[in-house]
Amino acid sequence: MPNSPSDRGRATGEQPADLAVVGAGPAGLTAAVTAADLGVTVVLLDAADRPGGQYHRHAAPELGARTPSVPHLKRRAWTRWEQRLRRHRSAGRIRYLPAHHVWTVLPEADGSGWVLHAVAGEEERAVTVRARTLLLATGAYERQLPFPGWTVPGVVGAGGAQAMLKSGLVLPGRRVLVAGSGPLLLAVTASLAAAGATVPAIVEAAAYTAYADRLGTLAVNPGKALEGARLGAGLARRSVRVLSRHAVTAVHGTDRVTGVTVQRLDSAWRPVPGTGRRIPCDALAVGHGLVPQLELATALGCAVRRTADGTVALALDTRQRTSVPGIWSAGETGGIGGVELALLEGRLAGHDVAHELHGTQLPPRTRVLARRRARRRAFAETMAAAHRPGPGWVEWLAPATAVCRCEEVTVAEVREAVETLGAADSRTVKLLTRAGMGWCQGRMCAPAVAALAGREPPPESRPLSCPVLLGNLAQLPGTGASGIGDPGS
Ligand SMILES: Cc1cc2nc3c(=O)[nH]c(=O)nc-3n(C[C@H](O)[C@@H](O)[C@H](O)COP(=O)(O)OP(=O)(O)OC[C@H]3O[C@@H](n4cnc5c(N)ncnc54)[C@H](O)[C@@H]3O)c2cc1C
Repeated sequence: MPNSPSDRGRATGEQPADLAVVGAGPAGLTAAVTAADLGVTVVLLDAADRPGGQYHRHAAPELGARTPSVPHLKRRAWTRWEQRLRRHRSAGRIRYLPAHHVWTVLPEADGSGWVLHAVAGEEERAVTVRARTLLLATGAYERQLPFPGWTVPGVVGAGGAQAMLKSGLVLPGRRVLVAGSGPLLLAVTASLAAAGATVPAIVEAAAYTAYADRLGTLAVNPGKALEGARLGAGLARRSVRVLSRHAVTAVHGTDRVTGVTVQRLDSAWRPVPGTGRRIPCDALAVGHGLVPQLELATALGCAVRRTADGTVALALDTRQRTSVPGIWSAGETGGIGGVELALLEGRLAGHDVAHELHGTQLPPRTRVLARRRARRRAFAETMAAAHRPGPGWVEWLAPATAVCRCEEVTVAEVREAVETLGAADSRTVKLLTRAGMGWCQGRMCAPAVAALAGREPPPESRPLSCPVLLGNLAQLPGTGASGIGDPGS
């Protein structure tokens, strides 16, 4: 008996959808709904239980929260998108598959579309979905640069602290220092403070004055300038100190954080000797920006570009198309730019897919959306340039600092691989030390390993986007186990 929408799809031999969207965050949901409005049949898959992605993350249902713990700027507008999703589901235009993690996508053997392989639910049931076109809206994850003491209990990711608050309604501590780099630190501090934590300081490694060099981009994005001013005023009201061009270079405490040492940085992010000062706290929320999540796209051959903060994003045209025909993308996958940009790009992509599949006219509105998108992308590049890690950050590391936490590889071991054994890139360091071979497959340590090898982080190349059971792998074409596609393809 079929017991889920995905099972039903397989059991009835349902036709391929016009469009498969991976990710029901702001970009993916708006793309799916916009396309469905224009007559496109959509299957929308997301690893999470509810739509919303990172920005509109919901509290766990058993907590019974009526309103989000972190105020959402776009809450009312978001509720309307969710209502539209419900209407399309009832009308059969969108098949929504929550708790479905897509681990790989393959082209149909006859070139007619795409086959998505997912694992569903806690039991990791194998599910296969087919569609004529594909839209990847898989968002981003946090960039972590290691520092002495970052493995002490009480040190959490800045976005992770936000996620704890949004989904678990818990704070990482009572007195939480926020550190790292990037605009997310301001949002996280505002949420922590509003939820009752004391934030003694925000420690930002970059200099905010970098924005002053790009006044033109700020002038055409007045909303962003206002948002920055609003967050800044909120922090001043709560007496949060802002230490720009500073970094946490040591964590105190063994079983739990009791405080941190903060040091001034020079323009290359090198710690300035003699400037260390100790700040007591019982938790540290730290993050150095976000990294687009691209495994599915790069495995399919989509072209990438290097963004101004050194991360790798998808190369997209003005209609959200990747370099591979039949694949679109929207949101953080095209470069980190925030929720409003993700919403805009989702709509643009939805319109373009309908245009491509059904010849639907692109309404004049899409030109307005495209202009706004261009302005916001320019602002995103300004932010990325301002917060790009300086090369000197590696000087705040100690030999015993863990670089790869999964495989417990230290700075000394990576340096030995580079300086003594001659490794000149991350791949060779990985082969010599196992850095990046653990559970997270290098998502956490790749930027640090690359920097220690004197390189830019390489584009993501992971054949699977999450760990999968061997039984599920055996269903791929060529293994002869499932009858999916041509076993010889
Ligand atoms: C930890 C974290 C916290 C953040 N917190 C904030 C915040 O508080 N405020 C703010 O302004 N911005 C925040 N951001 C930035 C955030 O990325 C927003 O800009 C916005 O949510 C981007 O929308 P998106 O649709 O591009 O991606 P996301 O919102 O990240 O949505 C991506 C969706 O894709 C799904 N997905 C990914 N891979 C797969 C897969 N293989 N199979 C199935 N589903 C998949 C995910 O479950 C997710 O629902 C945060 C980012 C991170 C990483």
